[in-house]
Order: sequence, then structure tokens, then C-alpha cells
Amino acid sequence: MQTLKCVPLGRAQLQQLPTHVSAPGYDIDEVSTGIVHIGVGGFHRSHEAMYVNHYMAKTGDLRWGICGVGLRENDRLMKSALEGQDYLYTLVEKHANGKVKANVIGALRDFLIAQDNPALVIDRMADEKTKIVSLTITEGGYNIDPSSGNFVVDNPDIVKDIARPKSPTTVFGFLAAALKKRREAGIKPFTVMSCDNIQHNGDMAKKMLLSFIRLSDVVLAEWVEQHVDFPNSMVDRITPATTDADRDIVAELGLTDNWPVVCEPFHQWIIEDKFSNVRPDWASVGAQFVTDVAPYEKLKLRMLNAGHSVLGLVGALAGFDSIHSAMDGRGMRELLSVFMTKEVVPQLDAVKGIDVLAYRDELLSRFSNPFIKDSLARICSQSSAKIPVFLLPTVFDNLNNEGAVSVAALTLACWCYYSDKQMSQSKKALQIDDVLADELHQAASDGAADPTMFLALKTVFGDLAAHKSFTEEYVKFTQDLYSEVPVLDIVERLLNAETQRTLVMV
Ligand code: CS2
Repeated sequence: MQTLKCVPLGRAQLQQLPTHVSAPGYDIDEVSTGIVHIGVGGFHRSHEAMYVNHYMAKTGDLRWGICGVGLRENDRLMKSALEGQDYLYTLVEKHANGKVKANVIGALRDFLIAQDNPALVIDRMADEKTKIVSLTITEGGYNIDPSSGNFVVDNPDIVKDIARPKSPTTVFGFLAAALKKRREAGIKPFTVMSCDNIQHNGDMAKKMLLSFIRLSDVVLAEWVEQHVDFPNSMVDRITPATTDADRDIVAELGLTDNWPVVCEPFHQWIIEDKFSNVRPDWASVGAQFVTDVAPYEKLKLRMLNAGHSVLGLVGALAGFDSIHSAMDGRGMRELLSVFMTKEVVPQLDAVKGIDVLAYRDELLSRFSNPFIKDSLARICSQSSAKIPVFLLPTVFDNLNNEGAVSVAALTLACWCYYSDKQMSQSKKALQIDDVLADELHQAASDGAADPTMFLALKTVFGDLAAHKSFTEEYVKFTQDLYSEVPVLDIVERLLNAETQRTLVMV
């Protein structure tokens, strides 16, 4: 639906943007690079880069431009879409009433593909002007062995990076090489700031990086341990994958943008105030600096992210495509509410200033925004890295405290069916987009005869299969699914049982 009046996004157009599109609010040519960011996807562009943009606009402190770094071959797509438009892009907030707010973000000032010139990436990170290296490398990017929680030393990419430290390929190789350069040149280290959805994301980044460096350089490891900070953080903003329909929304506003970002209006960033070098005062644009992020992280991962997985896996089997349509499914909103109220909330720690039930209700309404169109395919992708972080900690806490696990058991039963059949119950194809796709499929097919075989995948589920109070419910749900009882009927039964239980307790 491209209109004739469309102007192409780029620095030349910033003075004459269409009426409903806001400009960055500062001169992008005056910006210098203070942040190197690894993993420029939609989320980084809707979250950290937005905070950086608004901070520079508000304060005029222009030292915080971002140099994006792509480690994967796939990142070329983003680079080539953005380089012709001076790395500018449109951030489109979609409100629940159908209104959109569009803002051109100028924070991203460069984009390097690591494999084209690893030395340049190392130099950029080692440059004194770089104060922060931030990461969105996904839950699966930390190279953790889930059964031990330790760094996987025999990962072939890691072995390669240890052997060839000057031309690394992994995030750990690049961080180590750049920190080594800074140490040798007597330059203060940057802060390593993880923005991934992992509990204790900063501590995790630190533990993994130190394990990597210790394999070859104990002196550097000691220096990093003493001088580099890795703040923990809770990051939040629902950012679906950009579609052509989103490009059309921007075109209707009068702008041609190769790769805009769409997101919900809500955003939250809670950061542990522990930086080894100077940092922007993001509090001036809505972020919160605190001394302990753990309760906020736990709240968000277990309520929002696990809530997404429940909707994603149960909803996919019921044939829904998106989060908001899954929310509208028979009993689904109640299912999610029961999950949060009965399974998650009892295991949370008190969070200062947050009413968890109000937080739950806000999530229910964020998930219901029909304009976000967040696909269940995105939510279900890489579940093998997400479920152990988002859902299983709640399950194990409940198993230790005789808490409820029914919704979690149904979710994992749905995941087993999904991984085995790769179809919804109405025979709509479902793809397993996961690094463990083959293992999941194999374990789940074995599960057709014995559903606990799926849970025996220890790298994902740990010793969950040994917990009878979990497997009993899980096996029952799985058998119902394999007998083709419609999943929404199973949901209804679960909710009825839940109502009975509540009545008995009253
Ligand atoms: C989602 C997250 O990946 C997922 O499964 O739950 O991407 C979620 O949308 C963000 O963490 C929201 O902040």
C-alpha cells in the first residue's frame, strides 16, 4: 500500500519528516560511539537503543551512539537493510486503541559484521570512547550446560576461539580480545551489560566470560574479575518480528523504511547500578537503577515470559497464530490467570513498590493488545532455551513446596505433542525452530508410547521426570492430547478442577 508521497528514510530527510513521525531530537552527525552492542535485533532497537535515543535527545549528551555488531551470517540482512538509510529506523508503538506513535531513532550509528573484519570489531570495543559493551545474544547464547550450570568448554566454536584469539567468532572471544587490548594499553575496561532474559543475566555473563578466559589466560581473568562490572538487569518490551504489513504502516505515514521496529507502548528497564566505567543517566528517561534486580527479574521472567510460553504452546495446539488470539480462546485467559495466580505468585519474592496482582492484570491486558500481533511461532521458537529459564524454576519451587503444577504440566504436555507431531490438533503445520529440534522431536516421538521419555531430555528438564507428583498430571494430559481430546476441552476441565479445589479450600 505504498503511497506516492513516501520519502525514503535517511539523514537527508530528517529535517522534513512526515507530520506524524518524530525526529531523533539531536544532530546525528554530532554523535560519537560510546556503546558497542552485540546482537542487533528488534528487541535491542525497541529497548536499549530507544532509551539511548531519548537520553541523547533530552540531555544533549551525545557520547552514547551505538555501534551494532552482528556475529551471525543472518545479521547481514539487518545491516544491508539499514546501511542505505544511515542506520536510522522508525520505532512504531502500537497502542491498544489502534493509534500508532512513530519515532525515528538515531542511536544506532554503525553496524559491523564481525566475520568481515574481526580486528575492526575488537578495535572498536577496545577504543577508549567505548564505555559499555551490551548484549542481546538470547537465552541460548551463553553457552551454559543446563545440567551443571557451567560453561561448555568443548563447544567447537569455543575451542576454535581459544586456538585463534585474534580472529574470534563467539561473543566470548571478542570480549576477551578487546579486554586484553584495553588492559595492555592501560585503558579502563568497559562495562559488560547483558540485556537478555536470563535470571542474573550479568552474573551469568561474568561467569561464562571468566570461564572462557581462564582456559587460556589466568592473568587476564584475574584483571577482569577485579575491574570489569557486569550489571544484572530486567528488560521488558514486547517486540514482535517486523512484517511487510508493518512496513506498510510506516509507508502510510509517508516514509519508506526497509526495517522498522514495532512494539507495545509499555517498556521497563531495571538495572543494577554497578558500572566499571561511566554510563548515561538512563533514569532521566524512565529506567530505574537499583541495588538488587533479582526480585524484578524473577517477577518478569516467571510471569511474563513463562506466561508467553503457556499461551504459545497451549495456543499453538489449539490452532491459534498470535498471542492476542490465543488470549481470546475459550478458557485461555483464565488458564493464564490461574497459572500466574496459583503457580507463579506463591513462589515470588516481595518486590518493593510492585503489587503483583496488579502486575498480573497489566500483563493480561498487554497480551490482549490486538495490534501487536505477536506470533506464537516467535514465542515457541527456541523453547529448549526458554522453558528451563522461564518455566522450570517455578515448577521445581512448587514441587519443593507442595505447590500447584497443573498448568505447567499441561504446557509441557502440549510441547511434547507439538515436538512429536509438528502439527496443531487441527493439523495445521507447526515448525520446531530450535537448536535442539532433532533431539526434541526424537524424545517426543518416543513419548508417544511413554510421555515421560520427553521429560527424560535432561539437558532441558534436569531431573523433572523423577518427580511423580509432576509426571502423574503431565502423563494424563499427554494421553488426553494423544487421544485427540481438544486441548481447549482439557483447559476447561483443568479450570473446573481448579474451581472445585478453590471451593473445597474456602
Ligand atoms: C518472549 C519475549 O521470547 C519470548 O518468548 O517471551 O521475547 C518477550 O516478548 C520479551 O521478553 C518482552 O519483554
